[in-house]
Amino acid sequence: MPAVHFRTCHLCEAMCGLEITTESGRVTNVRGDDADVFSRGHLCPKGAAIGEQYDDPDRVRVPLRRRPDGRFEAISWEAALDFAVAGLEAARRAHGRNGVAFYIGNPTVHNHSALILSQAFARGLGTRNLYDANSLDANPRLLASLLLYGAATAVPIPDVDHTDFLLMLGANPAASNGSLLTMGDVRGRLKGIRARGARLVLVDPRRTETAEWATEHHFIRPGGDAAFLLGIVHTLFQDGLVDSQRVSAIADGLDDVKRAVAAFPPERVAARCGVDADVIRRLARELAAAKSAAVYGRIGTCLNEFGTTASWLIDVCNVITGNFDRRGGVLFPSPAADPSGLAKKLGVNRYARWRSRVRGLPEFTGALPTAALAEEITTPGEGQVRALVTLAGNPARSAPDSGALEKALASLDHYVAIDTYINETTRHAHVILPPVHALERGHFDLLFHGFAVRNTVKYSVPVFPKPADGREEWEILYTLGMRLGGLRFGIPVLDRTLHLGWKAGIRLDPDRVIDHLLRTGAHGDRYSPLSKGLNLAKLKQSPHGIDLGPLKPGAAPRIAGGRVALAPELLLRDLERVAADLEASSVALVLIGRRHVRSNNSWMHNVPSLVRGKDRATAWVHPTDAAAAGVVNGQRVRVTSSVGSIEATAEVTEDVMRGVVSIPHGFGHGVVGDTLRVAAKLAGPNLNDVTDSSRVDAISGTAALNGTPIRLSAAKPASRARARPSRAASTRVREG
Ligand SMILES: Nc1nc2c(c(=O)[nH]1)N[C@H]1C(S)=C(S)[C@@H](COP(=O)(O)OP(=O)(O)OC[C@H]3O[C@@H](n4cnc5c(=O)[nH]c(N)nc54)[C@H](O)[C@@H]3O)O[C@H]1N2
Ligand SMILES: Nc1nc2c(c(=O)[nH]1)N[C@H]1C(S)=C(S)[C@@H](COP(=O)(O)OP(=O)(O)OC[C@H]3O[C@@H](n4cnc5c(=O)[nH]c(N)nc54)[C@H](O)[C@@H]3O)O[C@H]1N2
Ligand code: SF4
Ligand SMILES: [Mo]
Repeated sequence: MPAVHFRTCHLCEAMCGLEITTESGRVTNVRGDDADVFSRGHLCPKGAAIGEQYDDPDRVRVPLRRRPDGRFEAISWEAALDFAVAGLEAARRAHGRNGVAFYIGNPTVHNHSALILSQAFARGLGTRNLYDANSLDANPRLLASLLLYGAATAVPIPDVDHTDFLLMLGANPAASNGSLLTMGDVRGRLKGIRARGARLVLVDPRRTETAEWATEHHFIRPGGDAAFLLGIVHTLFQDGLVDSQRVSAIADGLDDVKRAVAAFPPERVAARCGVDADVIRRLARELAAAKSAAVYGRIGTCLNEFGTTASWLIDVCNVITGNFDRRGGVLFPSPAADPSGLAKKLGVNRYARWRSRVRGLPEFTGALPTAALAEEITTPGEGQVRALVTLAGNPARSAPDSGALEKALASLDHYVAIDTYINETTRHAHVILPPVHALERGHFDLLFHGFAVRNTVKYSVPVFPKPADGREEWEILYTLGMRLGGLRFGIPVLDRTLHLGWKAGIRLDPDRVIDHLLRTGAHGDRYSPLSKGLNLAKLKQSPHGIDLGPLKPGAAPRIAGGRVALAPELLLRDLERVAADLEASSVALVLIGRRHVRSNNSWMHNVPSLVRGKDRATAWVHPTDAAAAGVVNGQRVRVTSSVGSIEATAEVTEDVMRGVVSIPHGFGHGVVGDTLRVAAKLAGPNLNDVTDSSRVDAISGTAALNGTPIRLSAAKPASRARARPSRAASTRVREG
């Protein structure tokens, strides 16, 4: 008998409601759930392939131990956990607490129980060598939020549904489905902007899929966003478009900002960012004139050498044009289960309490920059990392100079991977502890409700029962953590309860944490049986979710002290670095990444229906650069940086800015022929073989994964290549 389940997709930030039909333990059909309060029936090809991913014969389902010959053999959970713990204990005895590192990968943010327990596990380990994917991603944004609003999790969200003018920098929601901008029904919402006569101005070194929904697109030189935004802010002051009385009512430091940007007129920054001074000036004026407006940036503004400063300047634009905490401008969501209190107690709102041993990069949110992981493993001395735990991460493909990192991984004394695949990273593990599939556990978006354009709340119960000997991430982390000396939230009463509970055989189910956050949250029942308010049991009665209405001004109590610190000293000083970069001689050719709607970082290339069709890991090259390098469309090219070199097929196109080459990250699967059989056939270039771990945003330590200086050359003669440039039409998104 077929059964229908409603479930929120855990694969990206868009929180699509799926209608999943199952029969005899398999997914037989997936559709967008039309009744979902948030996504209104939208889904993308990844959500549609969720059953195929569930069935993947290469997915690891039992614990594995690596034999001396490099092959893995199945072992029991007891043996695997004993072995994992013994090795970690030995490393800690020999090298101290910092000798054990922990890396938390991206899928953790889509898994509430893994997320909560990973933080307690990390604090229990007591290591300074905590790493996560945020330092390859959003940390510049989160650090700007900490400095301006006192909370790393306080990210202002553009009011996409109501804005009159959205200035979007370095984001491609048509492919990514939105990031730190949980949109649900991305297409409907972005198309809606133009449909209601509002404007979407896109600034990106590529003419992306999102550009098709934009009213206007401008190329920008990679890493030029801070310069571009300085030109905008300069113009706003210069033209008298800032209502200082109004701004001073909510923010401190306006005069400091005004003084600091005086040195950056559009003419001075234009060459660095590659946007004409006239355009910068016009956009500034339009931003100020719009009835409501929002500036938003994402991977493009974060993954460069000035990511934190660019993220700050985005917020400066929103605040000084009067669009902060305002309908149609940027607003803070009011999630029904707000994790920000817990995050604060965990020390997430902290910066530079310690620095990485070798290079001195700053800690942020309790973690060190992943760009420093390889050297922390390979550089001898006190505090050297000799053992590692990874949770849902593939840093051998996601981190800069991943070749060096992979060598470092192979040199570890003990490596425990909590992962569902034997991939480029986990093949170096001594033991792999595989959690159950996401469809076999409950799902709650603890983070993304808090970054969403509308307040809703959804909980999904498991689609399939947990396999007999299956364990969820939280159970694995719980056992490892307790056996290594205890989980620690840093909340004394909770930590004591965990400890006593463990002894008595009682576990704190992370759903209890969700229930507590719901009950004590803005819409909660406050533990009163008479209340109509929310709790987890009630939420489970609404499989399509509960709508809590549009974002509203006044959710700003999330800001410490209620006022915006508009001019953090650290960032004012960073403008010297931006200024020096303006004068620096420009590099002829730089490399950036890109995403495609059928991919998900490095780990969904083993799903046949998602990788079918032509090669997507091509190198986009502008015709002028192609001619200069003597390469033609369809030809194999070599991209060489100071770190390494890779090959890809050239796609000569005017959709990429002159001076910029684009290759997607997350490929390079040729080395896992036995264990990722579909992906290995695809192979592809590993972009991070050429990115440079020494290029970081100096403030946050986040890897500058875009803007790598490169040389381009022909890999082999151009015999079979086509000579005519094409618009890279096949990369267009056609969803649903
Ligand atoms: N299909 C799919 N969806 C995904 C993912 C995926 O891999 N595939 N990954 C998920 C994850 S982990 C994340 S973090 C999000 C990311 O979400 P987005 O940031 O929306 O996605 P990207 O496609 O990386 O878009 C970044 C854009 O920045 C541009 N860019 C590069 N350098 C610069 C620069 O210096 N300045 C400016 N202004 N632009 C620049 C790139 O050309 C690119 O179009 O997507 C998530 N969703
Ligand atoms: N050059 C370049 N590099 C980039 C980026 C870029 O734009 N350009 N983007 C960066 C960004 S934004 C991010 S977020 C990082 C991502 O970096 P990572 O998180 O390190 O890498 P992923 O490719 O997301 O790998 C996810 C891992 O989780 C495993 N996995 C999948 N599902 C589950 C699950 O349910 N449970 C467990 N335990 N494991 C699971 C997969 O097998 C895989 O090993 O990459 C970064 N790297
Ligand atoms: S956009 Fe695709 S991957 Fe993202 S939540 Fe929706 S269906 Fe899942
Ligand atoms: Mo990410």
